[in-house]
Amino acid sequence: MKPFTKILPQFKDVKLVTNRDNYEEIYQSEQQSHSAWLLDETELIWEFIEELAEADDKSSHDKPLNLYDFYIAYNLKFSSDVSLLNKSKVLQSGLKDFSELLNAVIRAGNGELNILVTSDKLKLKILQQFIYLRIFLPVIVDGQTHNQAAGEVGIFGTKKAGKSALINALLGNEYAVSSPMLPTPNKVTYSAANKDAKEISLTYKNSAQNFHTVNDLQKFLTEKNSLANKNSETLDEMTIALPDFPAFLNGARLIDTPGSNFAAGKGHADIIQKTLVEVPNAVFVMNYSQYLTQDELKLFDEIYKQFNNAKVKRPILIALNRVDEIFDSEESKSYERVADYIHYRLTALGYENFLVIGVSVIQAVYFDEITRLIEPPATFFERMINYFKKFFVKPVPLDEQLKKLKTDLRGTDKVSVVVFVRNILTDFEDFHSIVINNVRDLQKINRINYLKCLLHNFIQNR
Ligand SMILES: Nc1nc2c(ncn2[C@@H]2O[C@H](COP(=O)(O)OP(=O)(O)OP(=O)(O)O)[C@@H](O)[C@H]2O)c(=O)[nH]1
Ligand SMILES: [Mg+2]
Repeated sequence: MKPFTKILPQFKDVKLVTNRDNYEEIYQSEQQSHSAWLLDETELIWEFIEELAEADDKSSHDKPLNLYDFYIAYNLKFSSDVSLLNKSKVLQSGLKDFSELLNAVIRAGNGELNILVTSDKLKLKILQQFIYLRIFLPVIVDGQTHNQAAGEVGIFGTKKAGKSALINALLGNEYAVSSPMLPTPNKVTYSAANKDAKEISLTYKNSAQNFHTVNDLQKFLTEKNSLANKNSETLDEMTIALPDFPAFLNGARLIDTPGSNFAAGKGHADIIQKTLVEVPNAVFVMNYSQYLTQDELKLFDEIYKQFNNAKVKRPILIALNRVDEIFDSEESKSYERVADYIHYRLTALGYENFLVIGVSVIQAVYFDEITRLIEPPATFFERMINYFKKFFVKPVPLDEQLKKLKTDLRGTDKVSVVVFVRNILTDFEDFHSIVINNVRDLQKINRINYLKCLLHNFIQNR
């Protein structure tokens, strides 16, 4: 998978916050050029952003500081060697802190950059800063070779966190049943089908059956899940082999699990525990707007014990889901404020070795859906024609295409997908001044891509 360095408009320079109280200086500076701000490690980003928001309220400026687009991270001091590489050529070594690293990255431009460090701990710390700044660059620990062999990734979370939706977002199609009503009643493993397989195949209770379309599979799963839900039961585990399995997973299997705090009881907890000991990689899905509930904390602790103990040390990826709700909420005008707050809370409780990354799973699923509707999968020949058409036919702007889709789909449940995507695009225009005119450019604002890159870089074998 090609690492990408550009998702949202990039800052042009790097500035240190030297005086935390100087709102006016920051405000003026931001008006002149969009910068990456770095805060001393002894401070707290989430607190600082809250202060900026308060200062904004008190200030006499007509236009507030755009906290949606305020890029901030910690200026980590490096006590061991950190280098910036272009492919495998060293561009700069002996970098002494994060600001030096960032300046070197900006100077290097858009090459195939990566960062070389000497410890796993520093790798995670640097990656977390990149996530805050919405850049993705691979960070490699010197001497470690990435294990490309297939492992498993368990997706865990409390009920309705968006686990099944995340499975769909990662797999690029709506295989899993994701719904406000129906809970997932079992462990479901999604794997790559054999090379020559054309159909989706599902193994359940030792027998296999094939499905011609994703819809057929959804129908079957919905029926099974509804029945289990009606009887408050769990189901036996299922394995689903997909011919269309995404390459970034390196063949690793994705495992959907039930919600940990489901009222129906112990069955769910048993499935989660059993899966936790089996999988070498975990993604913990949390709700962005709830700031770490007791149920979430309890489950995180269970995951942590499996992944960080005397025998194993494996990083846990925390997907802070539903960041699309940011635009509805007055107080959380910044992804980084919430992500850093969760990071701070967990660190204060003694946890380490995890990354927090804000995502909107539903956005990712709907972007995929819209892309399929506007640009259905094409044969090689059709793709060639489309390629040449581009030179002669004026492209229709995405919003026009969406308006037409809405009319065409009237009366079907797909209309809500179009409405959702149009709202998101309006939000991006209003809050980030980003206008997306081409359906392919939806991927530029799709934060799930960070998670895909991280998974690509983290997946390990047992
Ligand atoms: N707004 C918003 N809604 C989301 C997002 N992700 C999931 N949802 C919604 O949340 C509901 C629950 O999603 P699921 O994927 O079924 O959640 P789950 O964690 O698998 O739920 P259980 O299997 O019951 O534990 C669905 O209605 C989703 O559409 C998101 O990023 N934003
Ligand atoms: Mg589910």
